[in-house]
Amino acid sequence: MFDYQMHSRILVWMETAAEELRRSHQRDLKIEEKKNAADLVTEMDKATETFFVQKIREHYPEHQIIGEEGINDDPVTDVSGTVWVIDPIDGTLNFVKQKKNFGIMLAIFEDGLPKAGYIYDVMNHDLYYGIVGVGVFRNHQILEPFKIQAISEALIVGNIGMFATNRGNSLALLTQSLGARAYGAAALEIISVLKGEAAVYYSCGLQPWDFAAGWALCEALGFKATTPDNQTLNLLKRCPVVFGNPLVHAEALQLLKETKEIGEINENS
Ligand code: 2AM
Ligand code: CA
Ligand code: CA
Ligand code: CA
Repeated sequence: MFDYQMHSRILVWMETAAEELRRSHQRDLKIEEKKNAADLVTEMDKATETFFVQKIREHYPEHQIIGEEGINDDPVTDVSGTVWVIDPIDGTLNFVKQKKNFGIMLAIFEDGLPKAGYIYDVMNHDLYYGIVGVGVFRNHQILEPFKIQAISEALIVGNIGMFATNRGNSLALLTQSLGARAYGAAALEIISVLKGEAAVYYSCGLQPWDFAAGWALCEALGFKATTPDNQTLNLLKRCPVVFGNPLVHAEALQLLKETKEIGEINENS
């Protein structure tokens, strides 16, 4: 049975965190580089993750927590019991440069399997959540799965660098589709698949906090979320991921095995 008291708490925490992020645009923020100038972390990434970790510790001290900024100093080495996965700001570069197009992502897993996922499109005040066995909701309204029949009649989403360099054989997907869109935040790209605006989300390498909420939301909607070779995703490591309804997911997996030449790309892609 899903814990609805926990769900209600999460909704309140997500609203509080989102409001703090919106308010933070009014002041100058401390920004640091991680690996390079495009890989940033702000005081709000850390503050938001700290907020969630404190709340989880207070109410569920026995649960495990995986977070991008490593605020929880108790490393997770196995996925037994309840595991929370937090990406406090997905799309930090957008958060800094655009003050929009970023999300908060949170997911709950039980013994390695997804139970619930939350993605908050903060500046649009759009909260998506999915409870496995129940369904997916956008601002508390049920979201009906949109059945895209074929990649050839749809857009796909992923990141520009990946398509530009054909990483993960991504051109095979691009050439089959009507075109690709990239929003600079996995959160928003995953939402576009849930809403049926794009057929498939593909990334050839995502960290657990980038894919956990999307995996749970896909599961709750009856969509597939696997690696390109149809393996189950693993919360403890970086994985390539394909998200989509069962029909286009199967088509994507097949396409990703095929080789394409750059010349085959549609001009409007
Ligand atoms: P982030 O903002 O939480 O770090 C998938 O593309 C995800 O990778 C993005 O949602 C983003 O999550 C992260 N990302 C995007 N560009 C990046 C970069 N240049 N360096 C590191 N992470 C990046
Ligand atoms: Ca980051
Ligand atoms: Ca992220
Ligand atoms: Ca992040």
